[in-house]
Amino acid sequence: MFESLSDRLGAVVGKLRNRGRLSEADVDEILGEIRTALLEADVNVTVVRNVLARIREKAVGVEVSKALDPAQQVVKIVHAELIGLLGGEALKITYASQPPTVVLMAGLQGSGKTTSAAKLASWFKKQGRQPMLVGADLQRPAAVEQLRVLGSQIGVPVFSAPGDPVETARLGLEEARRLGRNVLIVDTAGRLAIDAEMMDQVRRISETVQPRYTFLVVDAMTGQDAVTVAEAFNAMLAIDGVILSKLDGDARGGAALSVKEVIGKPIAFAATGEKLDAFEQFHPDRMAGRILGMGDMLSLIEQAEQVFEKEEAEKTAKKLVSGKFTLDDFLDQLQQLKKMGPLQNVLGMLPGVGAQLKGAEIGDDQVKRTEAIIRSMTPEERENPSIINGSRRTRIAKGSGTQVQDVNRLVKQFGEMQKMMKQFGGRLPSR
Ligand SMILES: Nc1nc2c(ncn2[C@@H]2O[C@H](COP(=O)(O)OP(=O)(O)OP(=O)(O)O)[C@@H](O)[C@H]2O)c(=O)[nH]1
Ligand SMILES: [Mg+2]
Repeated sequence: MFESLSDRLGAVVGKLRNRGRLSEADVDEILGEIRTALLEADVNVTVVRNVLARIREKAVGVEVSKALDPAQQVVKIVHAELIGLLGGEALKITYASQPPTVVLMAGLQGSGKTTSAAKLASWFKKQGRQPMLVGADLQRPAAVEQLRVLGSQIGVPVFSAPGDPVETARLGLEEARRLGRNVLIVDTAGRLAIDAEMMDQVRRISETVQPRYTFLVVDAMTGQDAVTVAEAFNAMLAIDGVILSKLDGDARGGAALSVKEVIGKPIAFAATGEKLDAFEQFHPDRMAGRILGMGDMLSLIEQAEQVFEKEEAEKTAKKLVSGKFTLDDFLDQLQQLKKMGPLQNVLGMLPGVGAQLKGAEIGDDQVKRTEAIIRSMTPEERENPSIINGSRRTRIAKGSGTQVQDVNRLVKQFGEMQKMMKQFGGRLPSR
């Protein structure tokens, strides 16, 4: 996600890292590069201008600091600006004192409303709520059925009634009250911003169900239109936040990022795949860090925690940090990692790993090979890989149906990983 932006800004930051004093010409050059990076990522022109003006203003006024050299200060300013561009603080979801807390989904045709509605329901479920979905898209014949299928996959009830969408939404609200469901997510028909009748329909649904949150689903692949669309919806509906969908695509994504600056509403959630668990709350600070290539240990730990038992996570973290992490633990982690989603996503969050991963495919095959190699080792070897000499390597390779080079590579990579994990040790947040 945001690959081109990440690549380019990462390069700018990378250059700065090894520099001491910055001349005015240096600052100009850096700003020029940031400008190119933002424009190439399809960030709205006005937004780019505003962002650069703010960076320049702060960069010129930079005070001599003992802690940071000028280059580091510029990185810090750019980081802060990027967080601002992404919305500042993460949107904190609160609940209505009179349940259900109603959430209305709006957005263009095919933007990902229905999928996101289900993902959001699943997210609320993980927060310990009892969500219900309402299919108020009676426009497209298969829309309600699509929602029902998704609902059954996540174990969330789906309500719908034929006839009028506004009436369906009203009945859905009644049903949620009757069943004691405390979150109600209303999926609506896809519409074009220019379609006055459809826009009026979603407005009437909104008046009827009085949502606590109205989320505009924006497809990250939409180009500059995203901004115009967001303005039109916001004028009609008073949007509370944006759900950015399809961030897994290779789109530049910058237009979607501009939405926050233009309508002043935060990005609340990000969807990163068709699967129902490819959905997370949007944390501007973490995303900014990721884009700049600073890595994101926090997101990684949070995701890990959802999968691991918390104690397991703590135990693993301790082992990782103390260097007592063995190949057996590694094997366990591989299994857990598989549950966390594509390895690339997970590893990309580690500082410095994102860039190295470019081009390096980490597929299921490689995971399987790694598992086979570890399983062919004796317990002593797993505990203490340094005893794996030449003849042991040959035996392990034979046992796992791999080449000696594969075994060598794994042992070497594991050693490097141990080293890296020890370095992270000091940075793991304590809880
Ligand atoms: N890759 C990817 N695909 C997504 C994501 N979210 C939705 N999709 C896909 O995009 C397509 C449209 O998604 P829907 O959720 O049906 O979109 P919608 O806004 O409800 O569409 P309408 O109801 O027709 O307006 C589907 O094929 C989804 O599987 C995402 O985050 N990543
Ligand atoms: Mg839909």
